[in-house]
Amino acid sequence: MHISKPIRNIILIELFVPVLLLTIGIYHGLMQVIYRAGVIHQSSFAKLDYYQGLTLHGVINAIVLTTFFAVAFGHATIAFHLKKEPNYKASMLSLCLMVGGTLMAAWAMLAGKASVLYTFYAPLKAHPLFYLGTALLIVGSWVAFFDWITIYSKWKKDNSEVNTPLAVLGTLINFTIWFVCTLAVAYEVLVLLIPWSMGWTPTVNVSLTRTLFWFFGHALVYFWLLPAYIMFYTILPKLAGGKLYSELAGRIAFFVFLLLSIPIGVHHQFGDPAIGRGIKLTQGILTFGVAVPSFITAFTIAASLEYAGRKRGAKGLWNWVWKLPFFDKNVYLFGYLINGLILFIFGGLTGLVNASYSLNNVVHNTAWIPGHFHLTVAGPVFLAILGMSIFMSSQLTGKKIFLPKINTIVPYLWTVGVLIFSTGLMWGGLLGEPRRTNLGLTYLNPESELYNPYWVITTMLGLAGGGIMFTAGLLYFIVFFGTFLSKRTAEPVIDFPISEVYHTEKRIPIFDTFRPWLVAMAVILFMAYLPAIMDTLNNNRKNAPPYLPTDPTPIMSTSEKK
Ligand code: HAS
Repeated sequence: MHISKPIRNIILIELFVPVLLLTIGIYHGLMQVIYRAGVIHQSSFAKLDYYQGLTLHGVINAIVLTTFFAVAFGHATIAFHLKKEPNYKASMLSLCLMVGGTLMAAWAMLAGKASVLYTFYAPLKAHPLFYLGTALLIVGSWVAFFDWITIYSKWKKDNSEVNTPLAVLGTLINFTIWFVCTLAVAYEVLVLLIPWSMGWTPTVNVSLTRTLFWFFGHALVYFWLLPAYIMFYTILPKLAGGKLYSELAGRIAFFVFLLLSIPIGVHHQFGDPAIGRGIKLTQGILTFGVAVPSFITAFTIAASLEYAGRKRGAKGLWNWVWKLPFFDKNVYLFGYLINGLILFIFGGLTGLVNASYSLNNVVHNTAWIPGHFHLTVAGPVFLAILGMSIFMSSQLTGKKIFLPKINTIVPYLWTVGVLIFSTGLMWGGLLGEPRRTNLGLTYLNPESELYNPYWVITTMLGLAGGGIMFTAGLLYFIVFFGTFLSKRTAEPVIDFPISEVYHTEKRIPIFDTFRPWLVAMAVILFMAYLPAIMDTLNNNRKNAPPYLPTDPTPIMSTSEKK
């Protein structure tokens, strides 16, 4: 499909800007494993502090890249499937807000005024521009979403008896989850944190801010995941040479995500004393519920891949696996998506460990947790973003992939790196290795009396895996920027490979309408979060003044200093 130049440029900027920033994000990933393995025993390197680097790593990779990508992919998906381009003014406003917000937050982080990590937990205080920048990035993504709703409503009026294309349904559900969950973080930032960070309110309710953050924070992970799921359902079976086993399964999975992505954030706060046991149990059970759409996806996609393998001539029980086009450079996107799925098997299983209250007590705040989330966000999510960003930029610029063979091996190299890296982290976590800690200063410094030799092997595995991931990242940058800089050889278009369905399923209207699901979502949210919020208000013993990461005493106000 042809896309007009202005919209094409907006999408391309939305891919280019975050990938450029990703160079900083990936560099700080490498620095993390270097600090943690005790290769250096310093609190900073190249004038950037450990926590400053970790904040840049988390915010750029997990918030900026993913949000920009979701909007760029959403624009392309809506335009391609509904045959209607997004509105130029709305898309431009959305882009400007996102870029402006990102620049503000980037300034605050690079100036060392916002070393508060991507969760910006109070009572750590950041510069107000960090909070404002993050809020603008989010608002920018809302603007794009509101425009898609208008396009979709018009399309639906003319096509009331036709099922909404699965990719469009997934996009709209994803951004509905995003809109609802970001309301909480917008309140946290605008009403609680900015006034506190400006010194207008002296203290803040820490439990309340964390609860509002996690209302957003766990839904955030599904906002990262759903673009990848859209690719698994609508693109991957076609790339494999087969068909989608069940389209209805995809619809059911997306709607269950709509219901259960948000009301489970308390599973990040199992150790929070302000929140009662009853609500922890409820949200713990709902967390197991949110694994169901992923199990549905696992079986549906496995069946689709098996069909593809058999169509390619496979016989016997498992032979179909080897018939899949793993290293075919013409369908390089297959490699990115299948590796993501393989990593997600382990990411999902470790998530279920985290969700179990008693096991969570063992792994919470240990290196196990980054082990889990690199198998998810650095697995299916990141690989889908890498592969699709190359695919879309090559199509939208009309340029051939630069170094196609290298492009084909990037996801495999990345996957080997992540598997080694996460094994090191999770093994270390089980041995008590803490997360978010510069181990090289003490525990991995033989000069320190706190030196712990048990964590040498685990952090060395982390270093080896991290080094491989860094190399794969560099190769990706070469392919991505090389493609951008090469000569145009074709007309710019956007043409996603679209999977046919294996069998025509009866249209079930409830899986093609939003209203009843939105009502159910509101009821579940209300029941799951009202008691949690009440607990943080009733059990809060004392509000906290602001702190900086470098000082264990609170920041004093000017009057206190006098
Ligand atoms: Fe999680 C912590 C529980 C999924 C990301 N998670 C985190 C954090 C992040 C994160 C970033 O209950 C840390 C936050 C922080 O900084 O503190 N997580 C879960 C559960 C799931 C889950 C139950 N997480 C994700 C996804 C993420 C993500 C997805 C990012 C995208 N997580 C937790 C909990 C914590 C947590 C606790 C708090 C821990 C603590 O104490 O701090 C589930 O959604 C997982 C369900 C997934 C499955 C897997 C299905 C498998 C599939 C692959 C099939 C493969 C095929 C290939 C078909 C059941 C779909 C076949 C292969 C061939 C070759 C043919």
